Amino acid sequence: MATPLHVVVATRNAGKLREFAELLGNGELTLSDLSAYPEAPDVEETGSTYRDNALLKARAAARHTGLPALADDSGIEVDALHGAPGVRSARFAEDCDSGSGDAANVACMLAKLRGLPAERRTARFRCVLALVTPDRRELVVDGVCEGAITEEPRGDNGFGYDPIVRPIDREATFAELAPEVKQSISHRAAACRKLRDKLPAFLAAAT
Ligand code: ITT
Repeated sequence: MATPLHVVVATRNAGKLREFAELLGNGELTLSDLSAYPEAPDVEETGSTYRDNALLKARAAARHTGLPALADDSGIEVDALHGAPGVRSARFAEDCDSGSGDAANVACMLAKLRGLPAERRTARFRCVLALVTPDRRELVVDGVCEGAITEEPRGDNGFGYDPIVRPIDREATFAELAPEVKQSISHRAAACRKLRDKLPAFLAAAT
């Protein structure tokens, strides 16, 4: 087998890191996080698309570390909110003046959808991954997982919006599902599958 590519995962989100270790941490890639680079710059997510933001984060990390860097920009898109919060998912609670962080985002979402019947609570998670090498080659893939917003939080697994999102055709929320089930059906899993498929050609083109 070829020598695995060592990649630094450019995220400050511990939940994403854990999932990448489970989804990609064997085979062609070995992973580390940014903890060895405490001075790595905090990247302002000024892009208007997931792709732009994933590339901003991956380029900054590749530049800073001199290693290939993988970044994830992701979010939840709610049909009744015309696709919001989307790229603003991490900052959604600002719309409710209710602080910041996962719990505040979840509370804001439930408040915005209060009273909405089940059939109008459809939503999807979307994830865009950008892999950027120090010599500035770029690979971008995405993944989607359809679902719906529940009326109350359920479950302790996962992170972010997981307690209020149930994947399509399931009763359990992502936070109630076993991690290995989330890792087989999620938006991040779909994007990682595409990344693994495209990696051999991407690496071969470098030589
Ligand atoms: P980094 O930019 O450091 O990677 P972040 O948490 O700021 O971390 P994003 O800007 O991509 O990441 O924001 C993603 C938002 O969508 C954030 O609120 C997450 O909690 C949420 N999210 C993404 N994937 C999720 C998942 O699998 N389950 C639940 N929530 C998720």
